[in-house]
Parts: sequence; structure tokens; C-alpha cells
Amino acid sequence: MKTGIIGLPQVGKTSLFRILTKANLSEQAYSNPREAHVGVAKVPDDRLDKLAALYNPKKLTHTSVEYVDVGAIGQDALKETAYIGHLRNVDALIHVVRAFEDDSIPHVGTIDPLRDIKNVDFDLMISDLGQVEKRLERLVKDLKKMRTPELEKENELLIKAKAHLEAEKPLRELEMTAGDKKLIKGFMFLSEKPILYVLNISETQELDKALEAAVAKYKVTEVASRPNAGATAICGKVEAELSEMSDADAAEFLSSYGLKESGLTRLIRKTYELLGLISFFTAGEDECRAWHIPAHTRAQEAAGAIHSDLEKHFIRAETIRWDQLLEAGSEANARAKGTLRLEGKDYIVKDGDVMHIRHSG
Ligand SMILES: Nc1nc2c(ncn2[C@@H]2O[C@H](COP(=O)(O)OP(=O)(O)OP(=O)(O)O)[C@@H](O)[C@H]2O)c(=O)[nH]1
Ligand SMILES: [Mg+2]
Repeated sequence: MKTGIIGLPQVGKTSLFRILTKANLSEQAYSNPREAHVGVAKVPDDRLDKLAALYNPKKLTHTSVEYVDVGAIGQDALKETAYIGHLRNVDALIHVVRAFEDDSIPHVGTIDPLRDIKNVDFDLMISDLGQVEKRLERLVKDLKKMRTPELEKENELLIKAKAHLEAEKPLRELEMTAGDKKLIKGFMFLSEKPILYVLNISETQELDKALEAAVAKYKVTEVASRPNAGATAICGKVEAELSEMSDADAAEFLSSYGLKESGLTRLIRKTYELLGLISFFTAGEDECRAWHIPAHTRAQEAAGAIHSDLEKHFIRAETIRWDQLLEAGSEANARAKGTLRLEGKDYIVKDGDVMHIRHSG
């Protein structure tokens, strides 16, 4: 699962990427904004940490999300094959929006997050529209040669997409059936990807309140409430300072700002939600581990996330909610209390389930 970090020039994309993935970029990487950086961020999960405290395992494994930092976006960049290739390949987008005041760092015009959001969304739509038009031209010719139901269906769907884009609406707001989505999946449309707007705000004394108020203050609430969109705020400057500290110092620093968790923790969690993922856990003395699966996955397919053999030879899954397991104190107690259940292959796995897969392989 990959998330692309996009935004206008000099809004803090690379800084955010670097903090998220704890990557140490060379000066050269900074000075070459056309190069894409790829890094992995561990998804924080205190449920898993609590399970680990119970089992004291040899190994503790979180899930992760991959981030890609590309250069600044714009109509020109979107015409570059390499640039657009990086963006097409991601599953979701984080749009970093400048909201911080700093006269030493230039910005196109005044600080106006909503304007920037609209402009970047517009660029994504224009890029998709070009692609749709090109394919439609081709389809007209192909349909003259051969009228297959598949081609007609694609034609019909792309005409709908075109009208939608021409009305300046991103494809992530177009209602589509699962079949429709599959049909146009190969295009990897940019405006179809789920998007999280991240307001990069100035450092202030009561940062907790400022962060909470930012989305409404900059009038982003409405765009963020649309389908497959969301918004949050961070303070890049504070996050950068936090990332250099030990855990104990960071905790003290956070509380001095009235904060309970770092903005990054929130941001990584939001990315996970945006990607439509949930976690289940496997727990034991060897390893406690979180696994990510799409929401509404069946138990048998979830087993496949661990190993394809477990999916093939699946019998049942011993299942319990993470907090019920903690409450019982051990699997044996939970079994005695009846909170540990045996679920079959069609059970829909819930976020926070702890599972032990029984298999015949
Ligand atoms: N005041 C302030 N400056 C910031 C913040 N975040 C980033 N900067 C500064 O803004 C400049 C650009 O930061 P980058 O992270 O390189 O921005 P970018 O979006 O990757 O820039 P390009 O890739 O060139 O488009 C740097 O000088 C940063 O130190 C912030 O939250 N507050
Ligand atoms: Mg950059």
C-alpha cells in the first residue's frame, strides 16, 4: 500500500516525508526535487503494544505504510512521464497544503489553503481528462471495427467520467459499481485516488487548539467531507523537532504544547483509514504482530495475508477481540469464559480481532 505526498512548491512535502519515514535524505536528494523518494512508516498501534505487554514476545511487528515523495505538482510536472508514473502507482494521496506563515519561504500568492486545494485538484482532473479524451478517440475507431459489449461499456463509462470531470468534479466523487471500478482500474486516474488534505500550520503556544481548529479556520471542512476525502493538520516545524528527540523528551515536549500524541501518529492512522484498511493481530510468545487487510475481508482471505498456505488449508479461526483477550489475561481463561470463539471461513474479520488460524496444511 503506497501513499503519494503531493503539493505545491516549498510547502513542506519532503520535510514531512523525512519525518514520517525517518529517512535521512542527502543534501543532493533535497536539491533534486524531481527525484521520487520512497520510504516506509510503521503504523503505531497501542492495542498491539498492550498485547505485547501480555505475551512478552521475542518479536513485535507493526504494519507499515509506504510513502512516496515526488516533486512539486503543477500542469508541467503532470506532463512528465516519470512524474506521473510515480503518482499513478500510489493507492492514495496526501496533499500537503501550506498554512504556515514564514516570509523567508516563498509561496504562490497569499496563504490560502482552500485555493491551493482547488488548484491542485483541478490539475489532477485536467490530467485525467486528457487521458479520458485520448482513450475515447481511440474507442470511437475501435467501435467502428468491432462492437463488443466490453468496449461499449468502457465507452459509456468514460463518457460519464468525461462529463463529471468537465463539471470540475474529481473522479473520487463519481459513483461507480465495483465492476465499473475494475473496468477503469488500468487508467490509474489521479483524481480517483482517495485524498487526505494536510494543513501545515505555524507553531503557536496552544498548538492543540490550533490543530483542532485549523480545518474549520481555513474553510476546508466542506471539501474534506466529500467522498474519499479527509483533512487534518500538523505543525511540520514541531514534528521536525520531535523526531530528533528521545521518547521521554518527546512526551514532555508534547505535553508542553497540550498534545497527547504527535501529529505523525495521527497522520499515519488517517492514511490507514483513507486506504480503507483495518488491522487484525496474531499473538504468541514468539511474535505479536499486526496485519492489514481491507475492511470487510473474510477470515479465509485474511489468513492469506499471513501466508497463502493458511488460506488454502484454512479450517477455522480462533478469534477474540483484543481487549477481551487482555481482560481475560490468557487464551485459556478466555476460552473458559467463552469470549474466544471459533469462526468459519466466511466470518468477516473486525478491526482489532486477535486470530489464531487452524489449518490442515
Ligand atoms: N516555517 C516553516 N517552514 C517549513 C515548514 N515545513 C517546511 N518548512 C521549510 O520550507 C522549505 C521547503 O521545505 P521542503 O520540505 O523541502 O518542501 P517541499 O514541499 O518538499 O519543496 P519542493 O519539493 O521543492 O516543492 C524548507 O526550507 C523547510 O525548512 C514549517 O512547518 N514551518
Ligand atoms: Mg520536496
